[in-house]
Amino acid sequence: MDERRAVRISKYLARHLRHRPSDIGLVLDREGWTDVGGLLAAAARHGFPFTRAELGHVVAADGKGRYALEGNRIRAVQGHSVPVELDLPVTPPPDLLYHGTVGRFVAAIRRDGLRPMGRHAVHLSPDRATARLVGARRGAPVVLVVRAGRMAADGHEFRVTSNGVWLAVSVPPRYLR
Ligand code: HQG
Repeated sequence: MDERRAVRISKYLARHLRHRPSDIGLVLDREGWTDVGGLLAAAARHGFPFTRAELGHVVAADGKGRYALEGNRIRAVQGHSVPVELDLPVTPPPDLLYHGTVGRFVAAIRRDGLRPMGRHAVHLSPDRATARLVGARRGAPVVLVVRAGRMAADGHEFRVTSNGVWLAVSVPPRYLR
C-alpha cells in the first residue's frame, strides 16, 4: 500500500476516533470503540472511502500502534479529546519519564506544570528520543524530564497505553526539570 495513502487513512482515523466522531455520524462507546462496518460506511458516505483490507494494513503498520482492531471493532488507544474511559489500570511508572515540547511553551509549563490542554491526559514518553520526536512536531524540540517515581510516591496516578504512552492527569512544576 502506498505510504501516502496509509498516512491519509491514519490521519482520518485519528480525527474521527479521537476528536470528531460526530462529523461523520460515528458513535463511540464509553471505551472509545466503534463498529468497523459502521466506520467504513460512514467514511464512504462522507467522501473518504477505504476498504477493510486497507484499514487492517494501516492499523497493523502504524509505527506508534495508535489503533486497536479487535474482531469487528476498532478504537484509538490514546490521544482522545472526546470523553472516553480507556479503563487502563494504575501502573507504577519508571523513575523518569520525558515530555517533548517546544521553547515557546516552557515558561508557561514551568509556571503551571504540564496540563492536558486539548486532550484527556498529559502524554509522557518512556525515553528521550521519543520525547524529542513528539516535541519536533512543533519546532525545535525541548525535552523535559519528569520525576515520575517521586510523583507516584506522592500519590499521583500513572497509566500506560498499549502503545507505550504514559498518561497522567497533570504534572506539577516541582516534578519537572
Ligand atoms: C503543551 C502525538 C503551555 C505540551 C504525540 C504540548 C504524542 C503546555 C501541547 C501525543 C502546558 C499539547 C501527545 C502548559 C502542556 N502551558 N503549554 N501548562 N502543558 N503544554 O498534542 O504531548 O501522533 O495535546 O508541551 O506523538 O504534544 O497523535 O500533546 O506541546 O504521543 O499519536 O501543550 O500526540 O501522538 O499538545 O502530544 P498535544 P503532545 P499521535
